[in-house]
Amino acid sequence: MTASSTHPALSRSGAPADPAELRRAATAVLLRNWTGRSTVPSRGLYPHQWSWDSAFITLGLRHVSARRAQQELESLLGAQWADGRLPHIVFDPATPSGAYFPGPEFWDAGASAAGPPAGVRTSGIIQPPVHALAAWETHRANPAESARRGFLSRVYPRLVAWHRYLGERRDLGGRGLAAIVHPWESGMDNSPVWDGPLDRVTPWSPGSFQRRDLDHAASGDRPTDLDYGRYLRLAADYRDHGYDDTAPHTFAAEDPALNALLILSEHALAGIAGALGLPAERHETRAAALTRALVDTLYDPDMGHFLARDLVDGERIRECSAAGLVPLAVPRLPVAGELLRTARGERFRLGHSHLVPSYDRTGHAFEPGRYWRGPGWFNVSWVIHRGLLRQGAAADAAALREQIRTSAAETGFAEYVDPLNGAGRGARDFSWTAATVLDLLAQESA
Ligand code: 2M8
Repeated sequence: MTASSTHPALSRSGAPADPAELRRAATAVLLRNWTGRSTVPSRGLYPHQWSWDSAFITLGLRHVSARRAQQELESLLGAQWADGRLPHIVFDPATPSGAYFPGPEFWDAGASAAGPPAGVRTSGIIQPPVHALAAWETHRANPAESARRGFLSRVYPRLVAWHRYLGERRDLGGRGLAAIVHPWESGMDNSPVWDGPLDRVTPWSPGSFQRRDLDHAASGDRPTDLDYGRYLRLAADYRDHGYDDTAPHTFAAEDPALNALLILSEHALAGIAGALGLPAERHETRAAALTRALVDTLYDPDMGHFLARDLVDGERIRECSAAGLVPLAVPRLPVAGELLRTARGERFRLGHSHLVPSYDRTGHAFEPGRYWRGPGWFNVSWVIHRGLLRQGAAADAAALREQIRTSAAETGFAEYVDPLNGAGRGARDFSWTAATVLDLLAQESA
């Protein structure tokens, strides 16, 4: 599908859109997906609020309306559980519960002792912690509006509680890193990285549940029924243990992207604390400790890449995905040079792929159109763009920025793109696609 079929104003010939037109079209996507309290990732496929989507959306929304960006983040933080976790979905009460599966009845979060505030319906798992970074950048975009609304002083305690949950309850591997207990928690749901660990999970039978995602997206772009059967088994087991992190886990892993984003957010907490006149050193100390643990535990010198670690057998999973490039954005990363070489090498072909492929182009499980098994994603490419700038790779960053803009314009803000030919896949008018484009346009004009 090209931009001309969905956004006539954008690009008639497939050429990159004019920045002002692109900004208008991206803003229109975010306005259409706004529900009054927050922004849905996509009107059809994902009609509720998602955790890391909201953080990326905030990063774009701050250039449209500082006030709305603050609201976006605060509505998510308002669903924080008593134990500090931020749930991966906050269900919109105005949306019929059958519109998305698994819905609030499946998760039954209110039954957990650790659960959400009364009257708020959520899932029970988490997603990567981009929120403190989003809060800090939102403040920096308009410090006067932030101060007027007391934004930082309201969000800081909640963000600290969120990071405490990750540091204390989720250190399942005992090395200081946060673990995930479900592939959905990585945000990169069906990445081939999780295939091995998922083999141990007995799937629910396909006849025992009804998927809603296939009403809105092509089945070749989505996870399989077998994947879904396993996702549901894991989620139901966690739910049936009251979302207790000390209960036994069939699936548990340390993911490099989640932990790298936690480090970025911990640095952001230091910035927030400083702006509030509070001690910031503890956040810097924690960020430094997390960086050491990330490198010592997940960096594989032979592959020149960060790998996930399976906590069931204690071994690193020898599959290269874009998650392993996200640490490029971490300050003072000792292995940045090697990691940059991997990004430019055959596996990811930075500059010669459309966006950053989510999985190794030379890998045995590479599928250029299927969700997190190969396609390029805008949010991950946005973080890697930030990493390239941090590592002084300005030309690579400029090329990626141009690709992000062009791909968004030509696909009508697709959810993800085929990294080989740039064809749009999944949903259109996708919120974090629009948001990351808005942020990059703002960076350019600054
Ligand atoms: C996708 O995940 C959801 C489950 O959380 C789904 O497939 O239904 C992923 O791409 C995830 O990273 C994203 O946050 C979510 C909403 O955009 O969709």
